[in-house]
Amino acid sequence: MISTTNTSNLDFVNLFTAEPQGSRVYAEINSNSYISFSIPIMRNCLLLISCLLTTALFSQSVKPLPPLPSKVQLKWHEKEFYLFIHFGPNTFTDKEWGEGNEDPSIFNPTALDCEQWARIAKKAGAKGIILTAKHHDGFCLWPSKFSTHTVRESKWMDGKGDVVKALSNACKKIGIEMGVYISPWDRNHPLYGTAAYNDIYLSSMKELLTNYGKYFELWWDGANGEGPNGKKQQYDFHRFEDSAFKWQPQLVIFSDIGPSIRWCGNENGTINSTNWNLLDTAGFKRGHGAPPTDTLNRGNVNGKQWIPAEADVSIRPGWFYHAKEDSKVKTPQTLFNLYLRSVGNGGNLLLNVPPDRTGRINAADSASLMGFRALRESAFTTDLLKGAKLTANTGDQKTLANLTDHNIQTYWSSKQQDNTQIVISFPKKTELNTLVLEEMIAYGQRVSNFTIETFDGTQYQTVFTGTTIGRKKIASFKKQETDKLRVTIGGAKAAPVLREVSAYLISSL
Ligand code: FUL
Ligand code: CA
Repeated sequence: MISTTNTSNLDFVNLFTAEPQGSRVYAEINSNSYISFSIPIMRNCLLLISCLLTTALFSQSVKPLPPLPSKVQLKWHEKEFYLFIHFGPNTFTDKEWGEGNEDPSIFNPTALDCEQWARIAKKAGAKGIILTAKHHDGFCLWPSKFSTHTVRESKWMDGKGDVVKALSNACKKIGIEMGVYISPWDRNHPLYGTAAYNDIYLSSMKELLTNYGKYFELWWDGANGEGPNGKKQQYDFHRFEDSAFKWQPQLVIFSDIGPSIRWCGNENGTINSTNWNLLDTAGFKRGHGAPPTDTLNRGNVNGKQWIPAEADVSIRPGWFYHAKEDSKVKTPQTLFNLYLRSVGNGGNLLLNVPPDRTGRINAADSASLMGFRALRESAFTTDLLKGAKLTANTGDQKTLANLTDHNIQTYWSSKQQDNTQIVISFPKKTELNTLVLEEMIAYGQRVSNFTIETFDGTQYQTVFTGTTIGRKKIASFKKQETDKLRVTIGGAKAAPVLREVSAYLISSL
């Protein structure tokens, strides 16, 4: 009989570590999981075992290096880029932070079209949309029973509308994921600043999380000012977290310090070139008690929790739409540069695109988004490593091909912690200015420094010196013409495990 114990998210079989124990043989699936065979049956299963052994030759023994990402976090890592939508009374008052005493009737988009938002997001290659269901002014874009400051009190659709519902339907129809921003700070709610507000916040979150389908992300802003009665709130974040995960276990929760993903410490959309997906949160709080912004931007090399960085930034100077900023929409090139400094440093990019007073995304923003997509496509379509030969000073040479198969499930592992060298030989002299490296982060983040050198016919010249790699490092350098390139991983927390390497000549650098 074959039985598995303690299954986990890493599904490879490693029979090299199989050990006889009593009348059973245990084969490791990973550090926590084993397949066990009883001896008599094992005798009858020699054929099966030899098949498994053959399979094992092509897999590798990798010991995960904790902390590890959860399955949900791993899925989030692959999203790379998604949109933020700031929309509400501020759109109609030209403010960035409403006071909470705005007349709700001012919220009156003339041609709200959430399908247009979802279509544009999808065409831009964004994987989702996060909506400000409630911003600091307390106005709810859905008719919450726990507030009197909502779309129900507005003129829009005679108070019968629901923006959350409209967007959720649009996302389902267009095939894109959705997330919600629910500001803990509420400048309208009369109970804000009292213990009862925590119940109100939780009840309104329940409405959002149990009535509109699944979200991929819940966004908690760190701003915490006074409410209408001048008091600040002591938030019951533990209760909020537990309940949110109970209602939607597939969620990632964003805040300054997680629990699932962290703020990157600025609102410029950039993550440090040294970026650990790890963070120590003990003793820190959201908002004023958060770790220093530089720590959030880099993570902690030996952090105890896996809490990766998300870079949020607006396509315009403000988060909400202001007609006077129509000429200040970021260009495709600026967005591409931000992509290199966020996704290219191993994090995700959350790009805000605020709809105007009609309730549609302005043409200037949409055009820029399409240009941004075109730049990404032209940059990363032609992988110059096609036909290249890889060799390494360590590890299994055969599985090096896993690095260039464009399959993120297959990987190659070094056998040594330091000084792993991979030499890439091109079939002919090739012009390139970018190398993309990806770690197999399911096994933990390891690499702490690396260099890229190109061969000039006589010797190697260093063209890039880097620190962390993480999920993705887009390493760009001055254009080189070469037929040989060397990547040296000088130091790592454990033997490096990479899943992909690719090379490009990007004209828009
Ligand atoms: C900030 C908020 O105060 C801004 O209004 C905006 O929502 C931004 C994304 O987060 O901290
Ligand atoms: Ca691969």
